[in-house]
Amino acid sequence: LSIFVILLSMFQSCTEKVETDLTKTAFIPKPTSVTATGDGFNLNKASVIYVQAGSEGVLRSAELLAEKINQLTGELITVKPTTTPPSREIYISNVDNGHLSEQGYELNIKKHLISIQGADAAGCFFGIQTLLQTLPVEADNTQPLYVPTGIITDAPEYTFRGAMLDVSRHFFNVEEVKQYIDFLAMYKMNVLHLHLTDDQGWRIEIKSWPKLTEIGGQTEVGGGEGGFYTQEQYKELVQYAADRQIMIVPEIDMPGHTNAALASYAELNCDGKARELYTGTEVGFSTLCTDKEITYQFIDDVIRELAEITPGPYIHIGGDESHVTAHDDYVYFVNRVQDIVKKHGKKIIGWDEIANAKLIDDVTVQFWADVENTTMGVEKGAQVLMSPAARAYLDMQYDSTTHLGLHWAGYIEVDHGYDWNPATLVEGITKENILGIEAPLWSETVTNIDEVEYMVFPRLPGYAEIGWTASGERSWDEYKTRLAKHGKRFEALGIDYYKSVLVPWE
Ligand code: TNX
Repeated sequence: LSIFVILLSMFQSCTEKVETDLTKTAFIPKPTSVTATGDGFNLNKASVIYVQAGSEGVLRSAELLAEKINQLTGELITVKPTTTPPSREIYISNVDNGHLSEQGYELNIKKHLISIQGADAAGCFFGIQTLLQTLPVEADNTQPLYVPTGIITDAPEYTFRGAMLDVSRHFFNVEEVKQYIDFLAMYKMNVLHLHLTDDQGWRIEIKSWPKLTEIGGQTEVGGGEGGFYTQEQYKELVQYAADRQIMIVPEIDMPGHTNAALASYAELNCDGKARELYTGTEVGFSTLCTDKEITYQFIDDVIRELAEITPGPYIHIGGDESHVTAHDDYVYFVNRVQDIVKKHGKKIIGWDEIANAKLIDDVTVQFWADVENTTMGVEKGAQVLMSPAARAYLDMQYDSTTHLGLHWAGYIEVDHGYDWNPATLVEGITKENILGIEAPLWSETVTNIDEVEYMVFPRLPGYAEIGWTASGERSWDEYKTRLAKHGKRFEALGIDYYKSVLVPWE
């Protein structure tokens, strides 16, 4: 009998269930190449994360990796800068040896060494996100944890991969925005566009115009109490995002969508009378007074203060749905605002309507609905940010039974949101014209983070993949089987997601 027990235990240790095939991991976004070598790296409490000395950004990424491992296993793993590459443990470096393209990385998992080599700090962070997806959703320190060995080389198709959060229609506080940032980071998205102002609320402190937030920040759709970010809080968000290789693009929407400002300062109105605060969901009824000089002083102050606390290169000037601004006034206004933004050292993004203006160098037109505007923008030399409402709007309902959201641009089931190519969607707009993609979440109907989660998941990983993975490497039928494996991840993170019947959830 004892011989039998010994044989049995030998047999068990040979067949010990260690997932050693790296190609079986459901990576989202799908990497450029994954090769499995069939072994396992044992991750345990003695593991160390070494970081090539000298890069603050990479060190911060390594600390975040250690935090994630700690949350998963309960083990505290050491992070150490080093000047000599180690031969064991985990090593993260961003020495650019020229074979990796921007934001790319190579993740090489061997039996005793995991190395992540990034083209830059962003590449290192993205390599870490890939490594995290090889780990189980749940673990504890009673079972050994193995990372399947192999090599992944990877780089994004588009360098700009974003999502928008409308914090004006409903206000989301600093903690909620950080959660949104975490969602983007998991899927290697690298831009958070904050829609900071609209008819229903002004959400960013402007020290030279304090009533914007004292009055204009105090409500939201439905009449709730609203809120705003102090400049200190905004900087905290900028830093939190930067630690995760995400740039914040702040939007001041104008000349329309400005009722909150018009309610705060009477002098911004052509008739000199302050508007009432607005808590409904109509669009297109408000406008700044385009022929008053005070309007441009106001914008100069706002852009100057915002530019000072925004390290990223872009400021978004809105420009959509200015239905009560005369066409010529609109063009004159957008021309002047572009010069103001340029003077403060930032590049311009605006909704596709801004293509009606002159367009200075380096402008990006965000395509949301109007092909003619967008094409005109390209003819005027602009780049395009792809946010087609009928495909990429996170506030569109999944189907007619969805209890949140709108459907003016149609329903967007998970397959419909995934199955399109930014470079061929609009005739005449090709890869060369495209800066990247962005999925906006408007918040007329979305009031808290649980509701945000329901609209964003599971569509967000799809937009991340459209931005990251070459379209020839993508198909819905294959993608849905990977997405299916992420349901457990969403659950482990407490994410309230839409369980589409089109996805074979595991
Ligand atoms: C249109 S998209 C708008 C927003 C609304 C959104 C709702 C765009 C540039 N303007 O003001 O919130 O529809 O889906």
